[in-house]
Amino acid sequence: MSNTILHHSPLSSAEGVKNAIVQKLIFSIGRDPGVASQRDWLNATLLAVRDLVSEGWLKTQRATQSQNCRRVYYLSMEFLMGRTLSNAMLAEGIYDVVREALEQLGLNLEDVIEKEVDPGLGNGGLGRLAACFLDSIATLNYPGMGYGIRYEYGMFRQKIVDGQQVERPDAWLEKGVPWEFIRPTKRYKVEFGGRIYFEGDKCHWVDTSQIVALGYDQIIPGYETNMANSLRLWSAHAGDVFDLTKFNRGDYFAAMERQNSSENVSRVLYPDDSTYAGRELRLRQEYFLVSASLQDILNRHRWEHKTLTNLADKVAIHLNDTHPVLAIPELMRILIDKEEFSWKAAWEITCKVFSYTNHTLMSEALETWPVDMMGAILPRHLQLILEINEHFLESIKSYTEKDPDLIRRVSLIDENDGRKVRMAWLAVVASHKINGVAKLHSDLMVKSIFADFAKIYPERFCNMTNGITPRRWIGVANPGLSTVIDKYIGKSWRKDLSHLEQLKQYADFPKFMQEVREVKKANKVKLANYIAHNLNIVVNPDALFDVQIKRIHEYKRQHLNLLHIIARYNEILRNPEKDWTPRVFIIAGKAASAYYAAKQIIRLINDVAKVINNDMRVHDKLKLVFIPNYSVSLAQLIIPAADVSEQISLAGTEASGTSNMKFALNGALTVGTLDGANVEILQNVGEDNIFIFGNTVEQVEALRHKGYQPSAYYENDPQLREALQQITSGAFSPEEPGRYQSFSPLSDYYQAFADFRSYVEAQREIDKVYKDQNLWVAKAIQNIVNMSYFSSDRTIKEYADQIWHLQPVKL
Ligand code: 26W
Repeated sequence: MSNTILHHSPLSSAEGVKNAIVQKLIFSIGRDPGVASQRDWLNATLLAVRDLVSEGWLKTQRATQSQNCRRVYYLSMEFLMGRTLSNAMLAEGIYDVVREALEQLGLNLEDVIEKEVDPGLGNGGLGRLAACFLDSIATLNYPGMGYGIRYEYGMFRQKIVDGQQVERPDAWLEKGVPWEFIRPTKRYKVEFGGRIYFEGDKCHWVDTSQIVALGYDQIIPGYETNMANSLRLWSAHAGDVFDLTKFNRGDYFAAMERQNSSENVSRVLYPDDSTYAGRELRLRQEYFLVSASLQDILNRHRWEHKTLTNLADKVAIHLNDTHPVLAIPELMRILIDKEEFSWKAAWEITCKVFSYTNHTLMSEALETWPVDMMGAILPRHLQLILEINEHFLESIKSYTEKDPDLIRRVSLIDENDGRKVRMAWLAVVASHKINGVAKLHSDLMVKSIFADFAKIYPERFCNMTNGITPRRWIGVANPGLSTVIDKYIGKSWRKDLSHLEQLKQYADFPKFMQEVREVKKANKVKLANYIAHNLNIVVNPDALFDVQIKRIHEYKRQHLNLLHIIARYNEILRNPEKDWTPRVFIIAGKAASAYYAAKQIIRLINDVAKVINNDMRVHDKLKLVFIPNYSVSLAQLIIPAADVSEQISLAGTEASGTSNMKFALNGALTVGTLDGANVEILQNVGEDNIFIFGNTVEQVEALRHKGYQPSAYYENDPQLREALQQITSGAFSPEEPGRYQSFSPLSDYYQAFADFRSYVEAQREIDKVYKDQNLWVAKAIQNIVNMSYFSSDRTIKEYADQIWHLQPVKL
């Protein structure tokens, strides 16, 4: 019985699919087909498709176990999975048959797909990268699993009210999540607080408060393989702390109190990327993820192998940034305190198991926890970290004798301003591999933040340039382009993106060029319709669509984009007869709730948009649209419609970027600095097919070194000065002229003024090239056919070979 597989494959005919969906609707959702809403039908369809995927899932689990495979566990505080239905249908090859079945039921598949919630369980690039990686791990048949938190409230919904960002809670669970399986048996106790005492060598952690972590699984189907992996998300529960006695006395609030405080741990995603707040609840969340995941990993390992001594042979645990780094002392604690390993044996295993990715060099994003806070919440972990530190400092004695200040620099405890635990340092000391996410970033990493460690452990540092999954970022997002590519080279590029290179022979084929152009146009019409319906702004799909979509941050320099837009507006007014290339500027992105400057940038974008979009003198030449509530599904709509991709961060600040890859793969031309993965995109697409501008990392550093003088730039540049003056004098905020009085980031820490002139020149070049539509589409095609390096399949193969040492499961 144990090896039974229920062959559930009625989904090969439209009739079979229709029956399966109706069955789900009636028996699982409990709705009468006569009154079911689109959402009910969506849920029924999801359940039917899930059944199909579940078969592969079971097979994968069995094969992985019977082949005694080494597995990777990807620990991440964020996963931005996007909607599941269309991705799963494409993976299973049942898109068309489901469409037909729904048609027979009087439903339109595209409408139904749009009804699915897009869970916002992440902030930005780091969370989406985790999702692309899970897709590639499954598609390449690697045995692996993601672990994260099932936040009750994801990334806030962004509304724009009077031009300003307003945050609304994202109660995504309320609509039901048919794709997930609750796992009532995957329950683990997670402890906090209390105190420790020693009995000889043995440490006891007592008087803790406890909550329960409950697992929810999502299936991650691989593309056209029988493989399916899992993403397990933990939800915090009070366990049996609900106080019935108090409740019965009528003391409802007291009865609920402990329950609420326990469940708060998975209540909400911290909506802040790149600045670290040091909040206690965040520390609890991080430990909650780590504790539940490690118990689960070790349980599985014990069940399969009956011992933990071979853990490092069978288990690789990857730390997505420092957020799950507490896994290091947690594994040490379990091995030493519960499994009675010696310190040395436990440390040896730990160092073999963990690897760590760094995603940012910005010092304000590096996590450091106050020693006192960690001591109060995780006393044993703090004690172990101090011990690791002692061993580490002892091990580098030969260096510190020559360079006594090294101790202060590399100590896991920052003593500079109140004692703090440096989580990135801990990750480096305990991981056998540490990687950056683009070549430039990895180079800078070992020259800047990890310079000292790179001398101590040179063999640990490496580069794994990010990638994106072609399944979602062309297959799901751009069906029009997929069809064109299929027509010329077949469908195999979805599994091996290097096949795109076969398209090169058609690159100057007039028919192919025409088809690529038509697809872009159709995607632009679709986006224009969205903008018209949702924002009441009419944009011309024949205009050039210029897009910047990403978190709003000073280093990403949305304000540089805006300065050019204002300068352009002024030029058009001065020079209306000139043959301007009509442009629609599209910007989207969320600002961290407490990040004042970023919110001001959003407000200014909307203020400028209001002036420009209402000025009939420019109406056919210039539009500016801020699309609210950026998300994975909005990215899927916007990216395929872009002509120009704005990647304009200050050189040396954007670790990699991944939207830059999505745009180029969908035939947009990049205007960008030599930052992050832009450098490698340039190398792949060639300098004729990208618009590079601005200072290099070296020039940025030299400027900073000699004392950067922003005033020198605007004094010498009338266009820049004019735009800045308009902003600060209230030309875009006549109802409150002082609104941006102190705006001009006059300190200009991110050197936007220094790059302004060269940016404007790049933009002029873009105008010129776009006028020659044949030339433009030729360059767009050169982008598409040369992007195969940026498939996350390539990235994952590198991780699997060089860091995790995995073999594919044989199915
Ligand atoms: C502690 C608060 C916090 C939360 C999230 C600090 C930092 C983060 C992330 C590191 C922010 C992030 O998403 N980084 C982005 O990671 C992408 C994937 O590697 C890169 O492509 C982006 O360049 C990087 O900004």
